[in-house]
Amino acid sequence: YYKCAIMEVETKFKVLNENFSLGDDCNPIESIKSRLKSPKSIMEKLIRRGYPLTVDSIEQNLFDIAGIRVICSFTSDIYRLADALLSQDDVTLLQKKDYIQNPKPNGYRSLHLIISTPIFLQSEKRMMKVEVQLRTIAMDAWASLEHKIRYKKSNDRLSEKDCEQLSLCAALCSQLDAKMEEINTHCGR
Ligand code: 0O2
Repeated sequence: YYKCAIMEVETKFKVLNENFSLGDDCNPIESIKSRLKSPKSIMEKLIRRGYPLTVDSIEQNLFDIAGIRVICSFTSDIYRLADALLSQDDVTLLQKKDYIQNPKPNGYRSLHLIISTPIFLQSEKRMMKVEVQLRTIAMDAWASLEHKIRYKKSNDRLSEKDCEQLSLCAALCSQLDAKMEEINTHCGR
């Protein structure tokens, strides 16, 4: 079911990408990455949050089993795409976390949406929850590398200095995004 939900939402973004590219507009999407949360990761999250280890509990309590990451060209594209997705009549917004307006203390930036959308099966319509993460190329580069660095250090916490440096890198990525947006606007897009 979750695989089907990923397919549905990916298609929505691909359609929007084509639609936005009509006229003088450029494609707002650089790439789309999708993932199904692994069984190990699902179990760990249920245990961490104290939820029952059942299929019902997974459906009710975990909203990120199906995950789609949309990498956009510019920050403004993130909000244009999110607005367009959320205006569709078969998409319901369940939760929104704007880590671009309110970055995490470590510097993490992205727009997170949890949506509910139907999948149509042989003899039933099923509402599915999907987590959508929208971010720019620079935000994605930072998040991928930060994840890699943190993962390597899993048994040994990052030093305060390393955290500060990572946060500084996130701020530099944000400045890069702002500058690119400015140049793009200036170039008449
Ligand atoms: P994966 O493999 O990407 O799914 P929780 O899910 O418990 O961590 P919450 O509040 O449910 O927390 O979700 P939140 O904070 O909205 O975002 C969780 C997901 O966002 C993470 O998923 C990451 O993909 C991404 N993310 C959030 N914070 C950071 C961060 O500081 N650095 C990086 N690199 N990614 C982040 P998972 O489940 O950790 O992993």
